[in-house]
Amino acid sequence: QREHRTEEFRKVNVLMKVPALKDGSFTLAESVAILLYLAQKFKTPDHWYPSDLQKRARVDEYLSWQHSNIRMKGSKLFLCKVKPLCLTNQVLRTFATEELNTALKQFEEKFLQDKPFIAGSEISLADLVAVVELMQPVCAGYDLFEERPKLKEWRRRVEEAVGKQLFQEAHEGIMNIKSLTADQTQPWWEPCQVLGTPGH
Ligand SMILES: N[C@@H](CCC(=O)N[C@@H](CS)C(=O)NCC(=O)O)C(=O)O
Repeated sequence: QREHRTEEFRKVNVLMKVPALKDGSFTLAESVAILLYLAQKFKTPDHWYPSDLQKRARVDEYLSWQHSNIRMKGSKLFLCKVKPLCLTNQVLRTFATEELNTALKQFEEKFLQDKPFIAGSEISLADLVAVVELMQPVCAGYDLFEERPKLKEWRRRVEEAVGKQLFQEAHEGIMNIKSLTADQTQPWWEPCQVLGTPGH
């Protein structure tokens, strides 16, 4: 489990974070950079990272925004739900939920609007990055799709586009998070590493 903290892994990613990519002698860190590299290297169907300037800009826009919004707030709440240290702290949990709700509102209003997918009528890398982040709090017990019909429909479309089985497989690990003991979750996460004080 702690493979990412070994000297061997450090040769691939000196930041010692997952994911990391090694392609021959070329190494790359950062999930978004890795996705863009793979899409371009394997010339995936155009809709994943559209060649159309403005559609691509929509994907880039979401990928740039998500780091400090959906990604940060989603993992904050996720950790709040699974870290024993934070489980007892109702204030932290409420604050983290409110922060995520604000980001979700912005996601719906600014990025999804009334389109089937973030870049328009077809699924792109932006939807993939969004859905995996939103599944984190869901798997930790906050079903954020329940009271958000627009988001729920979008998730259904993403699942269909990806394939239900693949979607399921991709989330298997995280779906079991609640059944892992504190001992098993501990090595993965430094104590409340993303839990800053309110406002940070
Ligand atoms: N910005 C990086 C974040 C990488 C990151 O924080 N990875 C986490 C898992 S999602 C990790 O490796 N945590 C283990 C650790 O810090 O020891 C990315 O998008 O790839």
